[in-house]
Amino acid sequence: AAPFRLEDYRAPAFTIDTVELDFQLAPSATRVTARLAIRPNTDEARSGRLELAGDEITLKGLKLDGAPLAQGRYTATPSLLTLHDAPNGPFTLEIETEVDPAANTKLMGLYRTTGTYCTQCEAEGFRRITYFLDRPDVLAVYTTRLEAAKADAPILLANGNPGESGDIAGTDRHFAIWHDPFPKPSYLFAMVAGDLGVITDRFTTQSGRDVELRIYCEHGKEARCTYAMDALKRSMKWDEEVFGLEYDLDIFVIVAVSDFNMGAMENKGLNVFNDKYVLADPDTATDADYANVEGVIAHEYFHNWTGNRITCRDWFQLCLKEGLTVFRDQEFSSDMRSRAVKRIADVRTLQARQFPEDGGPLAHPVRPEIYHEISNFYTPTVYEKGAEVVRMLKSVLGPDGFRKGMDLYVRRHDGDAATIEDFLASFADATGTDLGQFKLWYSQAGTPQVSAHGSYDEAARSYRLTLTQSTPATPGQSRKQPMHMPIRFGLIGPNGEDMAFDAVRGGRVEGDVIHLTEASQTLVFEGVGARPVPSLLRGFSAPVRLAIDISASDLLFQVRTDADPFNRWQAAQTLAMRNLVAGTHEQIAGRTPKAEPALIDALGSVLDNEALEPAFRAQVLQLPSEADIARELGEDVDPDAIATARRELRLAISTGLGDRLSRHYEALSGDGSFHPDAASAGRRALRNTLLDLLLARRTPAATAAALRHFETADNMTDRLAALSAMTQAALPERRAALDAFHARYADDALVLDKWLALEATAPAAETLDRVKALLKHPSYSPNNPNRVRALVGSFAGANQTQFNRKDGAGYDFLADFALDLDKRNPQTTARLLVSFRSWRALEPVRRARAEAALRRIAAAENLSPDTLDIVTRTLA
Ligand code: DPP
Ligand code: ZN
Repeated sequence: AAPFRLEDYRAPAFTIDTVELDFQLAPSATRVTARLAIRPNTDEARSGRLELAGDEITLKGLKLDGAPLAQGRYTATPSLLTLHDAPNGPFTLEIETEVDPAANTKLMGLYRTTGTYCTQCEAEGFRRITYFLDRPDVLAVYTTRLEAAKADAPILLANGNPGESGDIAGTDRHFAIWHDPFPKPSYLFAMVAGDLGVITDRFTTQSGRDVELRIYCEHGKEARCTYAMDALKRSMKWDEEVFGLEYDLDIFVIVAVSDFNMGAMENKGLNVFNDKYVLADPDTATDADYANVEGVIAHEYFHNWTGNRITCRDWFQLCLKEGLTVFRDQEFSSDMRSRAVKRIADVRTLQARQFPEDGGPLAHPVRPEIYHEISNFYTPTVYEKGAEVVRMLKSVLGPDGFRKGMDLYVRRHDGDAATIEDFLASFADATGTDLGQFKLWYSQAGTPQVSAHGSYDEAARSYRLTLTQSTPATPGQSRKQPMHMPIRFGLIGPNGEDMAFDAVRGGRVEGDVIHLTEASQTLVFEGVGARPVPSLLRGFSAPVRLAIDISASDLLFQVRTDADPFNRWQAAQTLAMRNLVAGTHEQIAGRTPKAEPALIDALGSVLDNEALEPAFRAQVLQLPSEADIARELGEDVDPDAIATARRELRLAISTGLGDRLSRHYEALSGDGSFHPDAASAGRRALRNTLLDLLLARRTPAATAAALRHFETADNMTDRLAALSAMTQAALPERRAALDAFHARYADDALVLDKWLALEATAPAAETLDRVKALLKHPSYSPNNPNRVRALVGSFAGANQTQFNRKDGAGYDFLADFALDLDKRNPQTTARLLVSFRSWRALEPVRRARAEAALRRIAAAENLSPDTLDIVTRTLA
């Protein structure tokens, strides 16, 4: 099929003002009647032809202005309804369709999840319910009537505010009507019907309006929803305080379901969540789960303004809502927790997920200009890099300018389907800033490389800093222009404090921000009292790869002194990465790598520094991952050599830090009561990191400590950390512990996902066979996306040595698995195949085997558009 291109955008020839939906719910044959008030879009030239999109639906009836439409005036297929001569003025179209929710394994449109009816319409799922102008620039007011058997579905929910409801006399059925007064695109439609448990609460908005809050879940899991409810109320308050944005309906509903392709969905007034991002209690959720619940609840809530009240004109603008909303949820979590630690975690995610995308065959701009299948563009680039671009905008404009721009954006575009141009114009106009060059961040793909070279002139008391930028070629973009990068910085003096300077020549510096705008710029700082250690890209102020020729001793100094906690962490990571890269090369050459003493000194100084928060110290003590090292190497990647080098370095660090590890470990042993707050979580993180490092020695004492840690844990974070450390160390003792864990949580699918993921990530030769066996285990379920991601997603995405087995068996397994799953759930299949994105960087033997597996998938018949698109681009 032909691709969609941004440049081909045209406003719709018709638009829809109101939608009245009636659902007669039945598991295998649900009748949907849609009454649409349609009118020609006066701005647009058009023929009389109206085309409404469908997808696997059956037309059962069609009326125009109340009268059945004659055969010949329309054509209907499962994917398209065409009216050949639509009226010239406003008219009503009544469409009756039939859908089969029980057979819907794609989990798009209307489907069943553990006996509950639910919908997912973003991006193009509404057309699986009724024929429609299923595009985000058609905004309508929806009224939804649901009718179902009372016993099957006592709860009936849809967008907006609740209206009339009641029993249908003489039947076992009942109905409910919901009305959403805010015009919205079809992708924000939702309904849910089923037998569910609920918790309720209330929130009073800043203007004094009372809002009812409800979270629905499976019966028996209500107590696990309380943290999500707390996070929701904090989100509502935060958005008022920080952005002045208030909730706008009488009720806000969240429903947790167990079969869901994405994390969650921001349907107006009725957010539907993957239950993994709602349910949390100390016995079943880790600290990371709590943080994710908080972040995702906030994210979906924040969409109410950035996404719903202001939506996207077309799907090319996806980052308009996603990048901005990720930025907002990251800021929220930073305010709720430790800003420094949150930043490090977010940058780690960006580098682990987005950088490989940007550096491989799937690279695309934050605002793509072409796509075949929009589902494949819900990517780390659109989301995470999109958030970085918004963060840079704030650095460029300053906090006040940023807020002025946001206010203007909301004022101007409330009720609109907007574009990136609209967004940037609001900031440019509110602050009088030219954002022309900045806009390149939305159109140029690839991670820019910045190199820095500094020299100090003692006699002149001046420091010259040359910054050079370039962006590598990416698919469809061979030449790139220099971008506007805010580089936060400090010049660290001999006493560890930032030095002042009198003046700067050669570029614009505002406060602690260097505005790098040229391909190469030399800045001269005058009046610098001593040779500085440059601290550049503080807080990771731009999503770039920074290369700086700085000595190990300067990095060690930075770890000890940098005023920016992010760069203290970065300096330790840089030292570690240099060691790991050198170690990998030594390994390949058959020599024994050695650990750099400066690295052990750096880690030891952070470990012992009680003035630093434990969560931060834990982050510093965690080495770059095997995938990080592979990315740094960039070519001829041998995952076995990387794993060995990393294991050896961990052993050297563990030995080098000696009994300081166990001393700190013992000192952190808990007081027995669990709190999910950030400070308590930080202490657990440090203690668990220390256990993991201790275990690198694989001594009987360390193994005994790990077993004790596992057996005495009073919360999931500690229990799982011990299990994970034993698994990663491939200790034989892990087998019995994994079995005990499974037995303890045999009825809890979400917890067993953690177990599946551990089984799949063990760096052991038998893991692939174990994964294959687990596909037949009763705790696994072949159609549930969470189970699939836990087992197969973890194997392919997080087990570097076993997925990348030299014999190619890991690749063959993923190919076979994908070809089978593609028949049932294309979206989840395509997502799994992203694990092949860096295949060209592998050493030749593995590269050939990965390519063969990819070509075998590509050659299969009847591939879904999702999978065909990913495989084609990956091979291109
Ligand atoms: N539900 C997904 C998200 O919130 C897509 N909108 O990011
Ligand atoms: Zn989102």
